[in-house]
Amino acid sequence: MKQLKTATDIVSLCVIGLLTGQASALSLTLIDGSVGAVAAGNTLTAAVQAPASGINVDGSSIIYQGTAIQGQTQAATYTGFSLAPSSGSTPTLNLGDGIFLTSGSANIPFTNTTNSFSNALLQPGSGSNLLLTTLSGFNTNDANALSFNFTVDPGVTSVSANFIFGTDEFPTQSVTDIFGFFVDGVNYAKFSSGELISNTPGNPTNFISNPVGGGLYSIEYNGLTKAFNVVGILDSGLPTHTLTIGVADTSDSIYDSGVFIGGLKAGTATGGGGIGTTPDGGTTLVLLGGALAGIAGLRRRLA
Ligand SMILES: [Ca+2]
Ligand SMILES: [Ca+2]
Ligand SMILES: [Ca+2]
Repeated sequence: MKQLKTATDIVSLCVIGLLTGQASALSLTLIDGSVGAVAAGNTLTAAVQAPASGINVDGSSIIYQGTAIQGQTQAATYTGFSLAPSSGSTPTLNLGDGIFLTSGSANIPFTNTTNSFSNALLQPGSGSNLLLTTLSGFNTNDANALSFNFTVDPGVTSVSANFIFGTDEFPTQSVTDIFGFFVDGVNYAKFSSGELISNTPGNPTNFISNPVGGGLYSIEYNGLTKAFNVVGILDSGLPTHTLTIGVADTSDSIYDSGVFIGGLKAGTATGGGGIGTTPDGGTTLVLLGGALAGIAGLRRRLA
C-alpha cells in the first residue's frame, strides 16, 4: 500500500517547480479513507466551491462515495495547480484550487513513472455509480463521486466549474474510465465533438500526450485534457437542485484516472450548457445542446 504524501514529496515538487520556472507547485492534501464518508464529503464540498459561490448547499444531503479504508486515499483537495511543459508548445496547465477525485489513488507521483499506474480498490465505500454506469453504458467500479442538493438565488440559471481530467489509460487502453458533471441528473461534461470525458478510442486528439520518459508534465498521468470550464443548466422546474461530480473505472478496476475540479459557482448561462476552454469565463463556451445527447450511446470499445 502506498503511503500518504509526505512533506518530502511536497518539497520535491516545489523544487521541480522552481527548476521549471513555475510560480507555484501542485500540492495535494489527501483524504484518508478512515475519516468517514461524512467528513470526506463535507471537506470536498467546501473545497470544490469558489468563494461566495452563490450555491447554498444542504449539508445534510452530501453524499461521498469513495474508499473507506485507513491508509488508502481516493480523493484529495489541491492547491497550486500549474503544470508547465518541460519543452514543446503544449500549454501550461493552470487550474484554480479545488478537489481531486480518482478511480484509484489520489496519492499520485509528481512525475510520470509508469504506463500503468493502477489501483484496484474493490472495497466498502467504493464500487459502482449508477449515474456513471448509465452515462458510459458499462458497469462502473472504484467510483469516486460527490453529490449534494443545493438552492440558488432568484435569477440564477446555471452552475459552472473548471476541470482537468488525466488518465493513465491514454493512449493504449480501450476499457476507459469516465468523468461526469451531472446537474439535476444531466451530464454536461463532453468534449466539443460530443465525446464523453474519457479516453475512448475515438477521441485521442482531445488529450495532450504526457509519455513516460518524456518529462513533459510533472504528473503521473500519460494523458491530460486542457483546462475546461463546464456549465450545467439548472432545471427551472425544481425548487432544489442536485449536483454530482464523479469518476470511475468502467468494466475493470485498473489503470487510474482522475479529475481536478474547482471554482464551482452559480451563474446565469442559458442554452444547452457544455464545456469551453476558458477556465474562468465561459465566453468560449461550446454549446452542445440536446442534439448531441445521444452521442453517449455511440461509444464503443475495442475489446
Ligand atoms: Ca481503480
Ligand atoms: Ca503514467
Ligand atoms: Ca481505469
